[in-house]
Amino acid sequence: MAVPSIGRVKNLFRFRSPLRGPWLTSVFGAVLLACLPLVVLTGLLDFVAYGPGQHLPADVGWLHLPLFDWPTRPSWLFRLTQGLHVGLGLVLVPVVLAKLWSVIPKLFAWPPVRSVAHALERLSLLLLVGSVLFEIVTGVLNIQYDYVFGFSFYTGHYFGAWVFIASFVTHVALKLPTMIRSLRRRAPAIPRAKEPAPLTMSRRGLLGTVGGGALLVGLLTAGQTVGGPLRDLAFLLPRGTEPGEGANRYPINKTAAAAGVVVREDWRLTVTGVTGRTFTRDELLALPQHMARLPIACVEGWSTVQTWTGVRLRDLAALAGVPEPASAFVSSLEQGPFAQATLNHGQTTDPDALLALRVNGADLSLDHGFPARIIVPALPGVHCTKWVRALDFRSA
Ligand SMILES: Nc1nc2c(c(=O)[nH]1)N[C@H]1C(S)=C(S)[C@@H](COP(=O)(O)O)O[C@H]1N2
Ligand SMILES: [Mo]
Repeated sequence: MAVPSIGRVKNLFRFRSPLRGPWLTSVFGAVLLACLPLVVLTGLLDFVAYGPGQHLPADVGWLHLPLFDWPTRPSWLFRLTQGLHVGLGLVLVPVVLAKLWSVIPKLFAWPPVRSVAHALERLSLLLLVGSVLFEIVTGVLNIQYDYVFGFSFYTGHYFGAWVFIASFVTHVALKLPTMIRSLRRRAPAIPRAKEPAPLTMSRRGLLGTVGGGALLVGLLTAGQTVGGPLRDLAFLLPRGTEPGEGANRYPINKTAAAAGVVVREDWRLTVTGVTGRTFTRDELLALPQHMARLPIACVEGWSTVQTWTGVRLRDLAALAGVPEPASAFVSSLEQGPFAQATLNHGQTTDPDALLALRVNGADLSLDHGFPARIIVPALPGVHCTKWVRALDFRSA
């Protein structure tokens, strides 16, 4: 068996590409400096929308953002914030990797620590690189529904974000002057490698490859929100739709079979508040019906706009003796994490907040939540509970 010589192994770590240099690092750095704050900001907004109170362990409750009630208008608000967070986050992955590639030799620099200040700088780098990779990996796995990591995605991704924010701010404060200087000098010719190898690709070719990679990811992602023919290209979107061309043909997050939901003939909706009563589906259909064109926007980045018909939540609240509901507690036939959701005041009283029974002029399909589901403007898809079993309206 051929054993690689020590010399060869050493060569591997010499990183001799002449393309690596302060200018290239600064170009990627400038792109990330311009775009990553938007990914962070939309991510934090999504966390507010999602309602961290329902998901963070109680002992870290102090980490909740200064919460405001997530609004219902504009109805595409969550579609925008979540689409930007996931879409831009994915598009930037090639740039993050290219920037890491451009500074690899520094990670193996010798001696590893020269002074206290240098040690602190390296520690912040470790946290920066670690957290950005952590956010990418957990984010992408979440889109693919792969929870190999064994901890709550929301908690992990949220804490990872704070580590990233702290180390990103430190890094920018330390490196901004260098970045500006390198970009001004426009002297890409200073390579980082001590013994640069001959060029195998032009600098323009490298920038083109990274930019092209980002564009390609964008193309493969955009369809999950934009829809249309691009939807078929959105291969980073693993959601299937129902077959055929029917009214219910739009992405399904989880099928009834996968959710283990069986809807029995004697299904009744239980509505409670001050008084309580149950409704058959026909009784619900006999109540005033309201139609609204609203998106479902998933926390995983995909979204779809459909035309829903059903009963206004505030009409149901009034029937339960709560004309001014402060919140609604929704229960599903499904067990597990989707069994319950809480809607705030605005999400309960908005004129377009519906218990939807029909979509695009047809009954909801079983996979889309038949007999009834929640649809509320700007509500994260995850709270648009399917297979609703009960609604409880609270006045305070
Ligand atoms: N009971 C239940 N409701 C649910 C879900 C679920 O898995 N179970 N998925 C939610 C998520 S994450 C989204 S994005 C939407 C998707 O709705 P759709 O499958 O009809 O497209 O339903 C929401 N309601
Ligand atoms: Mo979702």
